[in-house]
Amino acid sequence: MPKIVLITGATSGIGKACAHLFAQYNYHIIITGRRNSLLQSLKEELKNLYHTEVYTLNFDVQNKEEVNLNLESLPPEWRAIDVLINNAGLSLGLTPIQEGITNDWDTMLDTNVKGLLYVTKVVANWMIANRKGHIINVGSVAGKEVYANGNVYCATKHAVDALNKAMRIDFLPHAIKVTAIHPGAVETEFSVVRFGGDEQKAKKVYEGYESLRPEDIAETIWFAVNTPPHVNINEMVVMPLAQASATYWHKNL
Ligand code: NDP
Ligand code: 8X3
Repeated sequence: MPKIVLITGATSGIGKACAHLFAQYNYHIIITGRRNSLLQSLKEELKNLYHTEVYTLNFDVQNKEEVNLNLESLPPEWRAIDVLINNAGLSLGLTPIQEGITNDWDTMLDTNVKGLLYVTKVVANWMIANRKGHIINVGSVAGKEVYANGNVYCATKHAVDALNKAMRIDFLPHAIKVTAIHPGAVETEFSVVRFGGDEQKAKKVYEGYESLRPEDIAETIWFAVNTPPHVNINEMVVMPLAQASATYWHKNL
């Protein structure tokens, strides 16, 4: 019986790399995101490369009704989810609070915190009923430290850190595993989104050192998912070798 993984935000970056890795190991894959054309092309790619089953759900995690409708539309055989990867997330802007754009704050909080909760609530109930499951929460070094101008994004990732700990406690009686993965800099669409589509500015974030690749984080998640049944990795902070913390770097510029 193949296992099932549901990955939020699989159209790009870390989520997409997870979809490839889990498909390679014969998982049946549920991929989600807002950009439906990317979901459809990824579905074809995964089916062609790995001959596995792929189900797409096109929704915005910020919208509670859309989350519930889409997840409840899954056929019963697809609801036996073994692994949920709460990965959908974003950062918008890098400015001091007094210059912050309040709509961007709403989007970050609604996506990174409330969206993660909406998806988790539905899937956790299925996992509890099925007496199995592993929830992976993608946090960040920004959930462990705060850096200049990162304010609201850092707050959302500190919330993910807190929710990961809360889930670990709440799901303890149900033997549902819960793990947070907190990456440092990973080269994805993350910085392009943060800087409003400015690719040149985004590129500079990854100059002068070797950043993490999305596949590195997928491998870390795969490791956490494949520990023996009695073992739970509560959290992992994973950095590029050249990045010691949110603010200490060794760059050759
Ligand atoms: P990308 O921008 O490459 O991917 C983000 C994914 O999230 C996309 O698939 C996007 O899909 C999805 N997403 C964003 N908003 C929504 C939404 N409202 N509803 C549904 N899906 C959404 O970035 P990463 O792969 O880097 O980011 C993945 C996670 O990793 C995020 O939580 C991020 O905070 C975290 N992270 C990233 C780091 C980095 O340096 N890159 C470091 C630490 C943590 P679509 O646009 O199609 O909806
Ligand atoms: C993404 C990494 O350092 O830009 O969460 O916050 S950082």
